[in-house]
Amino acid sequence: MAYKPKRPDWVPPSAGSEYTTQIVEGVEGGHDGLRDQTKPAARPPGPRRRRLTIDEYVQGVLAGDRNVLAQAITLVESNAPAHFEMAQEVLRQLLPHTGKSIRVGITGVPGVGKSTFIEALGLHLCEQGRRVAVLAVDPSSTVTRGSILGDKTRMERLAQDIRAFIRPSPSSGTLGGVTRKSRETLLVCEAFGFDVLLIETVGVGQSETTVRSMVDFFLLLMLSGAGDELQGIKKGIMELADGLLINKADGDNKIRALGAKAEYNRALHYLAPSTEGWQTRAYTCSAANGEGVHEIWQVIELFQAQTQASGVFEKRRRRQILDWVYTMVEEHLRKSFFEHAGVKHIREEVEHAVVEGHMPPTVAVQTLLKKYEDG
Ligand SMILES: Nc1nc2c(ncn2[C@@H]2O[C@H](COP(=O)(O)OP(=O)(O)OP(=O)(O)O)[C@@H](O)[C@H]2O)c(=O)[nH]1
Ligand SMILES: [Mg+2]
Repeated sequence: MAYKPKRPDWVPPSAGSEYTTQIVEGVEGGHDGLRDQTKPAARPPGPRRRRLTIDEYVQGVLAGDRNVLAQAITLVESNAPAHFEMAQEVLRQLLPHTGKSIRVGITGVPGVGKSTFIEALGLHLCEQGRRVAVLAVDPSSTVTRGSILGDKTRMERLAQDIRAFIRPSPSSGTLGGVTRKSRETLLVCEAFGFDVLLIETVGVGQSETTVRSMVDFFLLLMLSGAGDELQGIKKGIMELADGLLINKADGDNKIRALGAKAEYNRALHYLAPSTEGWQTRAYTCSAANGEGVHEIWQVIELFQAQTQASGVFEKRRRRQILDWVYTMVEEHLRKSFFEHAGVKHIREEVEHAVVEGHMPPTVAVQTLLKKYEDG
């Protein structure tokens, strides 16, 4: 009979091929000192790992137990309705212990050096005795599943540091789903006691806005001379940034990077600042050799000091939390509308009438909403 490999118990249910470990079949007769796999075990094999209770999750996270931290995040990321309720209660109890870290978002096009930079910055902060968590928001990984493994290997040194914690992006669902999970993971990490949260996202448009809405400082990594055709995209994203960091300013590229910095600084004068009272500027660094990494951290610290003194920091966090609430309300309403049986029933007919010009769009809206509201 062909042997079908089993997955170990600790692999999260939603995990994909990034978990390559599998339980393999034992050899006949058993290895030296091992049980004969062909005969039943004397005792049934150990139970699946027991689900923790709400209290165990909360106490474990607050006590700084990394295993519990990982399990709590798995709970938060779970799509099972039973886990959802439990996760919400865990979060409710952790909430009073959150909010004390600085949240930094990092974005940039693929290959700009985000992972290299995060590792360099993370190690620098760990050396200073800070505890750093790295999270990723990557809705595209639902399709590719690629970046997760790449990042784990790329941040090898940081991953080994006991003061650091790296969590790949939740890899299932829509951007909305990924966002909720990431925000909640962020809160769990804060309650655990990380001082700095670095949140990486790929530069693919929508996810930047999302990450901007959950961080205090938003850093855009760039390359010098990355082609004028990109300028259009950059402007919108540049307006979200609190700092522009031109990476790979090393070797032959250094002079060009300094030129680009001056050019961007001129351009930034004409853009609306992302944060009230803070002038976004361009800086250079080499994530590869570490030059400029300490300096950009000083910029972030200055930003924190200034915005906390002016009250802008707190104001933004309060607005972000309300935005989060209403984003979830909107998602809920949209879902409930499109899943409504009555709406589904008449939708095709209404759509047809509208596109054929028999029904004005406004009437279509009224018809659909009336159906929805009538229950
Ligand atoms: N010369 C030089 N190379 C760098 C620097 N930073 C990163 N690189 C290289 O650029 C390549 C891409 O770096 P990553 O850190 O993987 O870039 P990324 O932005 O995380 O890429 P994605 O995860 O694909 O979005 C790697 O080969 C790095 O070694 C730098 O400061 N200088
Ligand atoms: Mg990367």
